[in-house]
Amino acid sequence: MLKLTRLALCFLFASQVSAQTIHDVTVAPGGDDEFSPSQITIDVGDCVRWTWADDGHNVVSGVPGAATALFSSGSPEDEGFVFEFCFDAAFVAANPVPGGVYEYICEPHQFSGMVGSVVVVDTGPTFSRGDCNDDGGLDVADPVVALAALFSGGSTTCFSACDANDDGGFDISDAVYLLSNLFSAGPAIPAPTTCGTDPTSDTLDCGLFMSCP
Ligand SMILES: [Cu+2]
Repeated sequence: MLKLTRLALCFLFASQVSAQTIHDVTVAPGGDDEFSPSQITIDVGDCVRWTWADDGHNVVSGVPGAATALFSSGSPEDEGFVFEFCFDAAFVAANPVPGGVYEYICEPHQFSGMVGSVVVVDTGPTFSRGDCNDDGGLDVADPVVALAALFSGGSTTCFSACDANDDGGFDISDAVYLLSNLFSAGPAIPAPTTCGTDPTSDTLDCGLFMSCP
């Protein structure tokens, strides 16, 4: 029995890590002209599933008076209708909005406050800053690999890890920062130093970092 429980927990954990999550929003709960919850925060790749609890509503991207065509459930639908939309990386990249806030309305009730928003956040991959060669540790090989990637045709699969000083760019200052940290008691490497997501937003990519789960 204990074994079975453990097995079930393993599956649960595995599915939480890998599968896209579906977030539920109720359309007009109790017949009220509102979405519940009216604002949700999701990860890139997650989906939102709107379920109608009453008749005569729809879900259309945009703000009152200015519907857009990013996503739409179509004409107003009745109780029991379900509309699902996934905010995958391709969609988010093609349709950037300030703060990742995708606002939407119910067209029949947009001017009486039936509005909602989906906040899409990119938690990004996990990596260890400074471990530019992705070997699971911080040593002289890291600035060497950084310099090779910068100046002699080397490569890296995780620019975020090579951005040792976390200034949002990968350049020679990172190699210098690493050398200074390793050999002359320079400043500490900013987080994450042991497998975490980047707490500061930048445009650097981390396509692959094998040393973290
Ligand atoms: Cu409505």
